[in-house]
Amino acid sequence: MEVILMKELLEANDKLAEENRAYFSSRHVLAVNLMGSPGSGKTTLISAVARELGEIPVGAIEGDIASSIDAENLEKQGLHSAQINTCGECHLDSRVIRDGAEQIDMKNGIVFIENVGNLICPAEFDLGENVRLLAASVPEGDDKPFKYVPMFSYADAVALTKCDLMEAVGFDRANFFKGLRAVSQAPVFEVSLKKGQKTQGIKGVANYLRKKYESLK
Ligand SMILES: Nc1nc2c(ncn2[C@@H]2O[C@H](COP(=O)(O)OP(=O)(O)OP(=O)(O)O)[C@@H](O)[C@H]2O)c(=O)[nH]1
Ligand SMILES: [Mg+2]
Repeated sequence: MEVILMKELLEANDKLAEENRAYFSSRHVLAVNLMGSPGSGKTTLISAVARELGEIPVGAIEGDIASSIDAENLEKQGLHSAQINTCGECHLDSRVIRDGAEQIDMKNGIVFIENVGNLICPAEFDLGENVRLLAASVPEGDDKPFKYVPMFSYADAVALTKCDLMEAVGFDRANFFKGLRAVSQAPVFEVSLKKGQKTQGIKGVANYLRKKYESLK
C-alpha cells in the first residue's frame, strides 16, 4: 500500500514539475536546484556566484525545515529571495516551488532553489529545474560518492566546496573522483569560499551557469 502511495506522490510531483519548467521557460529563467548536506556551503555558494555573475539577475528560493536566515542574508546582498519552510519535511517538492517563484516574480535571470540540507530525499523530486547542482563539501569526506550514489548520479554538476580544508581534514581527492566517476561524468568545480580569504574556483561555477542561461531558448 505504501509503495502505491509513494508512486502516486511522485507522479503528482512530476506533473507539477513540468508546469514549473514551462513557467520558468516562459519567463526566460534558468532554474538551478542546489542540493547538498546541511552546512555544505549552499547559501555561501549562491552568494558568491551571484557576485560573479554580475550583469545577470539572480534570485533564490530558499528551502529549510525552519527559519528564514538564508533568505534574509541573501536579501541583504540584494537578491530577490523567498523562504519556504517545509515544517520538518526533508526536501522541497514541485508544489511549493511555484509559490516561491511567484513571490520573487523574476523575468530573465537565474533562480537558485536551495534545497533542504539532505543527501538523500531531494534526489527523488524533480522541481522543474534546468540544472541540478550538488554542493559536496570537503569535510563531509572523500567517500561520499560511494555511499550516496543516487544523489551523486542525479547531479548535472558538482561544486566541491571548502577546498581550503582539504589538508586539514585529510581529504583524498583521487578517491573522491574515483567514486564520482564510477557513477557520473558531471563537471566538478573546486571552490574555496572561506570568509575573509580570497575566493577560489567560483568563476568555473559562474561560467558554467552563464552558458546554460545563454543557451535558454
Ligand atoms: N572554510 C570554509 N568555510 C566555508 C566555505 N563555504 C562555506 N563555509 C562556511 O560553512 C558554513 C555553512 O555555510 P552555508 O553556506 O550556510 O551552508 P548551507 O549549506 O547553506 O547550510 P544550510 O542551509 O544550513 O544547510 C558557514 O560557516 C560558512 O561560512 C568554504 O569554502 N571554506
Ligand atoms: Mg543555506
